[in-house]
Amino acid sequence: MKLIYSLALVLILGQVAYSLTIQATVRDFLYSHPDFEGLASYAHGPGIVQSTLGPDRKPVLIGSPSITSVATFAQWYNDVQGVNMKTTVNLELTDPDNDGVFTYNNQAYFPIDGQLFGNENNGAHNWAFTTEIHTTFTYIPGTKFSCVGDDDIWVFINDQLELDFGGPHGPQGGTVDLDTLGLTPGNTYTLDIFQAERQSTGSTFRIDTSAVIVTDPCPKRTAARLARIL
Ligand SMILES: [Ca+2]
Ligand SMILES: [Ca+2]
Ligand SMILES: [Ca+2]
Repeated sequence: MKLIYSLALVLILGQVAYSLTIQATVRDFLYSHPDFEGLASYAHGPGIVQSTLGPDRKPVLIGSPSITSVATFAQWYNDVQGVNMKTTVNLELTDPDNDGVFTYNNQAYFPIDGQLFGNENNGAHNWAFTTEIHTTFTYIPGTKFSCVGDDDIWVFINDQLELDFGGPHGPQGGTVDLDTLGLTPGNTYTLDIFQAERQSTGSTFRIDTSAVIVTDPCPKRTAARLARIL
C-alpha cells in the first residue's frame, strides 16, 4: 500500500498548491455480520486492541462487548471469501490555505456506496465497512498527525498505538505531537491507520497532518515537499 504524492500542479495566486493522496483498502461487510449494525453493545473507548501492532501489521484484539470474538475481529482487516469484499480508494488530502497542514475531511464518509455488497437497509448508503491504511512518513520536528472518525479509529505510529478510539461512537479522535515520540529527525517511520464503520446514522473520517511526507515515486516532489516544510 502506498501513499502517493500527487503534486504540485495548481497555481493559485502564484503559489503552488500541493495535494497528497492516501491509498486505502476498504472492506465491505453485510449487516448480518455480528460485529456490524444492530450491535448488542455500544461499548467504546481505549484498550480494545493491544498497544503494539501485530506481526502481520494488523491490530491485535484484547476484547470488547461490542466485538464478538477474536475470530470475527480477524475478518475486519483480512480478506475472507463470503464474509467481506474489498476495493481500493484514494483519499485526497489538500492544503488550500497553504499552511503545510494537509486535510482530508469527509463528514459523509461512504466510499463504497452502490459497490461490493451494495447498499443495505434503506438503500441510501453502503454502511458496514472497514478502512485500512499502511504508509510511511519522514519525521520532521514540529509536525503533528490528527485523525477523527466514526466509528472505531486506531492509529499506530512506529508500530505503537497512538490514537485509541475503538468501538461504535460518534466522531472521536485526537492529535499526536510527533515531537513526543522519540523519533529521529529525517528518519522514516511506519504509519498504520484502521477505521471501522459499524453503526449507521453517521460515518465520518478526517485526517489533518503536516507530517506525512511519504514514499513518493518522484524524488524531486519529495524534495520539494521537504523543502517547503523545513
Ligand atoms: Ca492547510
Ligand atoms: Ca456494507
Ligand atoms: Ca457510524
